[in-house]
Amino acid sequence: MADDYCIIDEEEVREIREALENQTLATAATKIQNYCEQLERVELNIAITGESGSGKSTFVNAFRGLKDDVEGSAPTGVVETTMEPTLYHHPKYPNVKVWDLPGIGTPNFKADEYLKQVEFKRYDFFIIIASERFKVSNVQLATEIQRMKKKFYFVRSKIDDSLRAEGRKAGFDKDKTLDQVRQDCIKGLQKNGVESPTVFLISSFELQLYDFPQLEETMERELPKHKQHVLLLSLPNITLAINQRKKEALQANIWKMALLSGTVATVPIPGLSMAVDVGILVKEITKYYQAFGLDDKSLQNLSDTMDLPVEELQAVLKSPLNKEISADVVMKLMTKAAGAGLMLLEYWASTIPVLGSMAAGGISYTTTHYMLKSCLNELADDAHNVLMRALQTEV
Ligand SMILES: Nc1nc2c(ncn2[C@@H]2O[C@H](COP(=O)(O)OP(=O)(O)OP(=O)(O)O)[C@@H](O)[C@H]2O)c(=O)[nH]1
Ligand SMILES: [Mg+2]
Repeated sequence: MADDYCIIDEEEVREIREALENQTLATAATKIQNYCEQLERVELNIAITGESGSGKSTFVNAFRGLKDDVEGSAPTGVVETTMEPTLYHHPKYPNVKVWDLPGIGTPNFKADEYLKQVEFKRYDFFIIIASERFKVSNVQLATEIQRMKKKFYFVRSKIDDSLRAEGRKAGFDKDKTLDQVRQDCIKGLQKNGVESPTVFLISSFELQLYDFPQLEETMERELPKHKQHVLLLSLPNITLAINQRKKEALQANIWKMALLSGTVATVPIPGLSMAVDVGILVKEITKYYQAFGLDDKSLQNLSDTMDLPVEELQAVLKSPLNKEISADVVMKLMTKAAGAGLMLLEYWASTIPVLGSMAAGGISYTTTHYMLKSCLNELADDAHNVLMRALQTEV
């Protein structure tokens, strides 16, 4: 089992070397700490706009992993005439702010006035939603957004409805229908002057299907680096690809935490001859748990949106971390893992001499790295199984 966890890739070693080059361990640790604090403060503001009734509020809810009729969700289905953008915080990441904007497309629509009114500067990007073909007001808005040096994405919503309607006809071909809808939207945009537009087909009732994964990847790719992480972690856990990318993003940070643990105040673990910052472990593992949506509230939301009893989702959880993530539980796991973790010390000492040269720091680094990696794997496996069950696949 130790073999699974002692593999460090070259990239990681390079990063550690770089962090330590020409500076002491303490300065490197301070840098890492600043980086973590900054990451926690990063805000993301996403604007959802489009014509009245196109499905803006429904998308806002789906994006936050909520069903339409639960507490805290955006009201849908009713004709609302609010002229103010309404803010919805992500339930787990309050810095991720989704804004439900007023509907566009009244006969005398003026894109520049609209954008001023909704305070366009606030948003990182816009998602323009249409439930039919894109009309001229959508294009006016997109052009104006571009002029203001902001990004936008076109979404064609209610794809489930379109497929259902076409499905009644003889000779129905799903892919063909999807392609027709896409071409229809693209034509509408081109006719109004958008060159080579991209349109993402979506059903907010089944976000995991159709083009949401592509939309999500495009948004992420086009964001500045420091915002990518925040968007990724806040995404609803609805595809295996999202779960996998979350895992990789969290894994890439492990060495930083391990380095911190070796330098900040450490507490000795009773009965073990090592000192590890258990606080860092608890905080990081809690982060994993949240990102994978394994807490009761997130599982409840998933069970609501997927129409499945929450007990069925809970039944596939294996990790003891799902019951409680506390210093006590982490210490217990660590005591169990200590043998394996300490075995790796020599390996680390030879790979990164500066860590090896300080016995306590080295042990702490190794143990923290080992613990985080194994807990991340465990929780990622649980998240994988929950999703497979939610998607009605046998685990
Ligand atoms: N089948 C299906 N219906 C949808 C979808 N998205 C929204 N709807 C339905 O479309 C109707 C309007 O959705 P809303 O989300 O309230 O639309 P809106 O754009 O917020 O509307 P206004 O706030 O009035 O501008 C509701 O009855 C939704 O249930 C979807 O992806 N598929
Ligand atoms: Mg609405």
